[in-house]
Amino acid sequence: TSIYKQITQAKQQNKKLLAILIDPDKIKWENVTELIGKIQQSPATHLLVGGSLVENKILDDLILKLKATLTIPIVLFPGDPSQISAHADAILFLSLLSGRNPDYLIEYQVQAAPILKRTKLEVISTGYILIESGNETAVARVSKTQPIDRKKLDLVLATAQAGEMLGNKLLYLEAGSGAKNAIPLPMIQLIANNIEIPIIVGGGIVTLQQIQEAYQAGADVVVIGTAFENNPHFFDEISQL
Ligand code: 1GP
Repeated sequence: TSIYKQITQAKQQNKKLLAILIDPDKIKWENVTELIGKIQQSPATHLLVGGSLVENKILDDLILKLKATLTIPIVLFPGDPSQISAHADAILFLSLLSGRNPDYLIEYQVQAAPILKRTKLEVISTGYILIESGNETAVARVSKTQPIDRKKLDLVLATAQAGEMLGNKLLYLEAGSGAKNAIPLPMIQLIANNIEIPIIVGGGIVTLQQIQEAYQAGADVVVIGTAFENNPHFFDEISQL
């Protein structure tokens, strides 16, 4: 079964999913084996690989190395079309719906399409909504877009619904990596109550309690990047989850 099907089935059964995000630019090759061990010990159900700007040319090698050991799906989370590796299992085919930069709405997708056609990657159309988080994050800087005001719940909902109507299969509510404030829980709740497609929530989630709260609010997948990057023991107290 496809990765997307697994996600929708988990949603139907109210099973929550957890993704670790690794940014190839922040990885030191000599630490990869140790990192893989930590991911294996973690409760992660998916591994996201990508970043706003990846200059490191290790993507293919990194994914091959991850695949050699890990059994969880490896899903690309690209900042631009240079971050495509045929060795991954799937790709979040993102459209930055909160922004008004045509490059991130359609231009990069046009560039990526013929590349993706030559791979066996599962392409998962994902509406990507960036929410203002109290600090400038790399996504806003690199995409040159304005995040949506965290108080404008109606606008976020309309954006999410437009994404669903356009055929997006997933919706990603993003506060940005290293966000000061994570996605507000009432926002997750509102979106979850008003759209059918699974919701990914990430950015600035640094405690196990925040993970649980995001799930309770209606997140289907929670993404952890920085917290795990800074502390490989982050998931050790997982019995609390
Ligand atoms: C960023 O949502 C992810 O795209 C994860 O963010 O690094 O803050 O966990 P953090």
